[in-house]
Amino acid sequence: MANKKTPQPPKSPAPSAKLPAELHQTAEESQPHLTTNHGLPISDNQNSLKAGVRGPLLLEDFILREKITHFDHERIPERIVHARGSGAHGYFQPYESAADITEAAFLQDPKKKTEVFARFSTVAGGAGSVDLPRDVRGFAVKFYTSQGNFDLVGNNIPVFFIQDAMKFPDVVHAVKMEPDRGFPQAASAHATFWDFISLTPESMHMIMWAMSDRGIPRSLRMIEGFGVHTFRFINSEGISRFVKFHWRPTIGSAAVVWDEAMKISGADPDFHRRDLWEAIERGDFPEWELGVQVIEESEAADLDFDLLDPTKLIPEEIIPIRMLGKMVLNRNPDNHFAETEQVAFCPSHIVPGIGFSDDPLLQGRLFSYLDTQLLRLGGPNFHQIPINAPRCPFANNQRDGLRQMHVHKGRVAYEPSQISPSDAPRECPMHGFRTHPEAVSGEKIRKRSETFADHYSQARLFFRSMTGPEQNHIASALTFELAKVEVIEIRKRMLGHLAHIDPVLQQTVADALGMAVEEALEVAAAVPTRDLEVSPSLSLIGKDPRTLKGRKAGILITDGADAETLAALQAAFKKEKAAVELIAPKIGGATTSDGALVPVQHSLSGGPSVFFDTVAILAAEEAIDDLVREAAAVNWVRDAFGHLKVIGYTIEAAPLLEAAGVAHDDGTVLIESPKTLKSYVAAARDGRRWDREPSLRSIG
Ligand code: HDD
Repeated sequence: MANKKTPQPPKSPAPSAKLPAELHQTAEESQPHLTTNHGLPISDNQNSLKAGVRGPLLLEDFILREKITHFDHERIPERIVHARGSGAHGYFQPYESAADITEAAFLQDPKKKTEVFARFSTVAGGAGSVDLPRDVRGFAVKFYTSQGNFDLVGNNIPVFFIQDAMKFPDVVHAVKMEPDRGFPQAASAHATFWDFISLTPESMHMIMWAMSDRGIPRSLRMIEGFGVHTFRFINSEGISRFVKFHWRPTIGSAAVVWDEAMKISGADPDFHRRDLWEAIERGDFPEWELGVQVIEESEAADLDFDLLDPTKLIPEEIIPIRMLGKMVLNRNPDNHFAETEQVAFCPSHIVPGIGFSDDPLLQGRLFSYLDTQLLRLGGPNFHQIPINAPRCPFANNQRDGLRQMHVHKGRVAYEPSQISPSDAPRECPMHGFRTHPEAVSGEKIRKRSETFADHYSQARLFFRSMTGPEQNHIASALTFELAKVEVIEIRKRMLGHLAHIDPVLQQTVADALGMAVEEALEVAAAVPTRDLEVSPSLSLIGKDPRTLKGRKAGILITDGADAETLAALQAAFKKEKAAVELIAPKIGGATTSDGALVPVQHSLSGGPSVFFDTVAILAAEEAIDDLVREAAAVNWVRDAFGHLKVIGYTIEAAPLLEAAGVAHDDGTVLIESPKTLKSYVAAARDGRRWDREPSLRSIG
């Protein structure tokens, strides 16, 4: 019992939904004048302290030293993977109670919104690398639930390169820039990556995904997300089921084409980050549904692969996704470093009602993320950084340590204790997190389970589930990447793997590389490839929602362009919930037929057509000759056509299409009346003209 006479150690400071004021204090809020970090008003922020106006600097200048020291320390170690990321705040709201399958508090009440922070990332490149290399995208979400933070740290691809965490440093070292030369940055198209991959058959399924259109998404707002591993849901009766997590963007998924990706990387290295930021700023909030595939423990053995193997998926056609609720991202970060950089995700951040499986990759991750945050964020108190702090009260007897922000009071930092107050925090057998009891037995052993041995059947399943254009893109991507691998043996070994996945794919890639299939190195398959039922839900083109919602139209206008047509087009796109940007030869704008000076977002060279999902050209007769002479204008149209976009144009703009070598098809629409304007918008809604592709591009 607490002794009333002794000074009472107060309950551990329990930061609540509102973080302590001092954590949020900013210079602007607290002080009209500049001060040092210790509050000393600064009289001159332009000049250092010198011995005479032309003399040397004085060591005494503590103000200069504080400012420069802080600057010198502005960077923290970047993430070893997923260094380049873009984040946003929002909320998650369930559609209905999921109490039948989980007791997770944030999945019980359809009226209750749970705050979230999401961070999307590329994997291989550094923090300052481009947004559109061919790469996997990280999809990490922190749910600030009433029972603590739940981190769902997934990717936009439902399987992984490796089956055991032991191999993670190897696959990452192989893909990152080569250690002697420091390049290539943010690219898998180099020898070390394919060296490792060609010797790692378990990566073949993931390789098919990474080489597919999934590796070059149109927008972060359009990526699907996956928890990858098998997790558990546990309900209040203690019944455990296996689950696979899925995120589905409500505006559908789309990708860019590879030539476009390469050009975007130059024209706007921040393409995805900007797109996410701007969409949120204009109120076009990205949304994803969160769902789970639920597998009864008793049914796990009936699946034709091992649920613990992270290189396998369960086709939706076999186990449909039960949608649980929706995430809406509605607020950009206030500060990229404080939030997007310092956010610390850990798969071990779990809540009651959710549990782990014995997937050996997941088990390794449970260690790795905490370890990395300790280094990255400088010690064990990173949970006190505002973006990481739970929004529910938290209290324990952990104390001190580097970067301790809390002033813990009282004598007692342990339990049990007689002198701590009776209401001091205690363990909670009723509502606390309990690990689902699972019988475990076996020899201590370093060995891969034989049930993990089939490395090709699902790679084949994925390839065969793609539409024709998607299959061609995979062949092209493999060819592009392998062409960058100067070690011929590696190309040959990859051809050996492709033989197990699909002989036609093998032949296509061999042809495109200028090799014969006979040159393929024979790769032994531990288990022969099986023909699994194709899964149409894996194809992006196959489930293209044919919408302009969340897409962006670019309208190129010249002086004298018809004002009415421009207004009608803008209105039509608005109705489709598409964003519109205007481009003119000069950034000063264009004077349309009604004499109005219309402001534009881009000049021709600064706003290439790769930025847009569909383009229209509204030119005046007197301006067209100049445009036809302008390489940026000709390339603008040539690229739009080459990237399979629907192009609308007025008759005066026709010479520009001709100069760009446009071969007219039903994706090039002449706008001459309100009716044809409507036809153009309808064609644009249908998306890219995939049928145009074979005439424009060969594989490779
Ligand atoms: Fe990882 C970051 C996703 C396997 C070790 N990982 C990281 C991020 C994502 C993933 C989205 C970035 C989070 C953020 O935005 O801050 N990682 C995955 C997925 C995997 C996976 C879906 C397999 C299914 N990762 C994996 C393994 C290990 C790691 C097997 C180590 C054993 N991952 C890390 C890390 C990172 C990381 C080194 C770097 C920065 C960080 O954690 O916070 O610890």
